[in-house]
Amino acid sequence: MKRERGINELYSDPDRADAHLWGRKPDPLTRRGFLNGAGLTAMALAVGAHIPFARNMPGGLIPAAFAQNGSFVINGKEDLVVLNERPIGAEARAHQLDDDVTPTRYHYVRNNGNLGAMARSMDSTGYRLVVAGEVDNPLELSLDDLKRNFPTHTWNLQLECTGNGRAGYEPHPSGMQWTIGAVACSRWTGVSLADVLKAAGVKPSAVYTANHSDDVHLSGNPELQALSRGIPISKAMNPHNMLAWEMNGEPIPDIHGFPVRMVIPGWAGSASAKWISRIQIRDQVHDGRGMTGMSYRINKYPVRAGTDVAPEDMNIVQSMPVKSLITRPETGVSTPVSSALTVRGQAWAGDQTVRNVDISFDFGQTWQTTRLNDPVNPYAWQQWETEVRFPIPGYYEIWARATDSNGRAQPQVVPGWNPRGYLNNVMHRIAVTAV
Ligand SMILES: Nc1nc2c(c(=O)[nH]1)N[C@H]1C(S)=C(S)[C@@H](COP(=O)(O)O)O[C@H]1N2
Ligand SMILES: [Mo]
Repeated sequence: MKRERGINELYSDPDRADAHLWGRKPDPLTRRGFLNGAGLTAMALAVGAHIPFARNMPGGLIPAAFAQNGSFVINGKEDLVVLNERPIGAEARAHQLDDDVTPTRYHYVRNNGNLGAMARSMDSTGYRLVVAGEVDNPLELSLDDLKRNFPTHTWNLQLECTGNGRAGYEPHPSGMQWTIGAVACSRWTGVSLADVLKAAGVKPSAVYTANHSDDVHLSGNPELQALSRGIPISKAMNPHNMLAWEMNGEPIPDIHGFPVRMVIPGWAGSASAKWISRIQIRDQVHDGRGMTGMSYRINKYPVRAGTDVAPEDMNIVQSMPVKSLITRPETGVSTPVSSALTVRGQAWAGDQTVRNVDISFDFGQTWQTTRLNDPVNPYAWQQWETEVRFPIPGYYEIWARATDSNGRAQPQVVPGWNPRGYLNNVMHRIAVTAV
């Protein structure tokens, strides 16, 4: 199984971290945990100065200087937690997701490859979106064609990575070790995907979209795609999917899919193709990169943690499950005993809506209902809020549990283990001390 290596992971293995970052070969004899020679020179160059006490530096230490000068920071995403640099994976902390509309700087990033030429240049001249395959009327649309020929909408749409919460599974499935922050609800401007498909005249033989994008496989091999997923035609015809060119009132940033991306809200994030260049309508389930094998699939039946599952016993993930976040207060705060503490957050439920959100601060014995907003438009996440008063000083946990319109609620413990660690919608909890 392919395993992505992030800086957090390197950090826990000092020898490998130093070898990877500074080219240090661990000394098999001494196993000394400090840098010398070429590795030290590389680090001094990177921090911009000689390091007088280098001999005291623990092995695998990532210099704090990088927290300021940006070496392990993504431009415009300075406050996100970087899980992986190549390809980029970065997630938000719960309190950064407190807004109705997630500010772009707090919107998580998940790239499978590297940026293509148009995103690197941020110049959309010559952009074309091709719609072909099982259609009566193949289309080739410029950005202006998209803007002029179809009604424009602006909608708040929630997007969540299928692997959000993966770090909670034991044993750890391979892939980015997301905790809670690979979810966001930005305000997208664009056209309805269904309007474009209707203009192309989808034939009765149509089964699935095949999304082709302009990003580059990590190997640089132009024959390989970084990701090429698709959705069933029935979902593609849902009027709330977008071909978007603006995110939060600005052209979509390079890493989020400039100049045009799909937003398929409520479904596995990987369906929302960034840098979309071609929508091929197919008469079978698409088999591009990310559609086959174990990718974005979950076992049909519960299995014991760590079990190998045969590909034919796996289903493609479609709608994401009901979930919620506590965005206020931040975990770890202290609050005066018996005065009202505002607790609030977001909740979302894939293709469903959220019916109610309840919270508990006695480890799930009693629950209190919160005030829950309706979504501002279909597929927007829903804000909830309430007040709590702690009876006596001490350590409390606040747990939040959302229930969807079908009556399905979030589980109190991590749900069924699956080989790639998808769909972890365990309740979010925070720690609060009453003083
Ligand atoms: N072309 C392309 N589209 C893509 C990806 C990608 O790597 N390449 N990543 C997908 C995944 S796995 C997710 S979760 C979302 C992330 O979108 P964001 O980075 O804008 O948050 O984009 C999806 N679209
Ligand atoms: Mo994802």
